[in-house]
Amino acid sequence: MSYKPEEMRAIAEKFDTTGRITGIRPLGPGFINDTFIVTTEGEGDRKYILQRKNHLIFPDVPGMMKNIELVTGHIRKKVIEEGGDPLREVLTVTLRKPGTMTEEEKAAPAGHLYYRDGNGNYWAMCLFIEGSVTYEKADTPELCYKGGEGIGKFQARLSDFTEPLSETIKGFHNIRWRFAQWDEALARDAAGRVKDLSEEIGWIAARREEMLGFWKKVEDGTIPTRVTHNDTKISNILFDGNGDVLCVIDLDTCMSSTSLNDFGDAIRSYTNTGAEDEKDLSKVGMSLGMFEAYTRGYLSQRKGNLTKSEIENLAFSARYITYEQVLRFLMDYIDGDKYYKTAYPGHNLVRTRAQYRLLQSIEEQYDAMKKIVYEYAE
Ligand code: GN1
Ligand code: MG
Repeated sequence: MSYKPEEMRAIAEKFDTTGRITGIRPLGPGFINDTFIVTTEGEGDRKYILQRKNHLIFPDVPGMMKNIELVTGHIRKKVIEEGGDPLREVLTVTLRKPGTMTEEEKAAPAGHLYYRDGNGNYWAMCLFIEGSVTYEKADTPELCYKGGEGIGKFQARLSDFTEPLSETIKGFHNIRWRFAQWDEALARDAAGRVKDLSEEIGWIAARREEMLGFWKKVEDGTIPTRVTHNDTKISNILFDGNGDVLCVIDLDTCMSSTSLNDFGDAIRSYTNTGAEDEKDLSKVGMSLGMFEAYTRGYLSQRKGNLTKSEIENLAFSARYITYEQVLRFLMDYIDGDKYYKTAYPGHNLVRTRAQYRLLQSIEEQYDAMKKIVYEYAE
């Protein structure tokens, strides 16, 4: 659904920005939310990020916004204690402008953190961090190292966070739950595509028990539960002009789970020599050099604070999350492309095949990956 400029302005004005709003324009290629940058004039000429949160995917936007408030509040305290800049080293949520809130909004859970428009869409705002840079791809080992360090620091600052967090997407990286969805999707065959996918479905079936084996260790507590980001691709990190990490963004999926998922998802996205939706599979594979760099950066912040079982399973988490992504893209293709935004027919199948090629490459290099983990975990 598109909004007219005056409607967008009215939405942005529900938030407590400093200065007069002078412009609103779309930003970035997110698969899930719609993101805009809002410029203002006056007091500091600040910029803001305005997002329409996809409530079909995040059914509990108030719960999600509350999680973000709690997590950023905790990190902010740490940044201040460390003498850092709390406006640059953590996301700052922009609250509702008090005068624009109805009594009902004031009484709603986390009502100060979002605006729900007349179409039922949810909007939230945060401060844009001036001079920040994002990367769509980690092209150099240095960048991989920095990204690993950034996620490691994010986890370290949250290691003493104890408040309960809402589960914003049920079973997000829980493969047992994903299999329940998967079995239903296959049985439903909503788009009539299952008959042409026996090879791809076989990829999923062949690894099912192994993946459940990993998740069982999370369920029985062998692998501990921590605060996790759950979408650690490089474009979710803001860097400064010198290539140092400022902060981690896109906190929509922050929840309690195994922090191994954050490592695995980063490896899936950072180390791929091709695009997530590469058609030429000869370009796709895991770069062991990039893996080494990310792991070194990550463990520089986390070694000594991870349990033995986390270290033992760190390399496997890359297989786990990449496998899950193959399953999710293929499941969406089977469902008739309902979840991920697609740019052309068959896009989800292209993504499935490219991620599967990556998974094979990770499997082939698994022994070397484990060796690298142990080298930097000591
Ligand atoms: C989605 O929208 P974006 O790019 O932040 C997805 C991730 C996937 C990713 C694949 C909430 O993230 O889990 O790994 O696409 N986010 C959600 O590129 O499903
Ligand atoms: Mg995301």
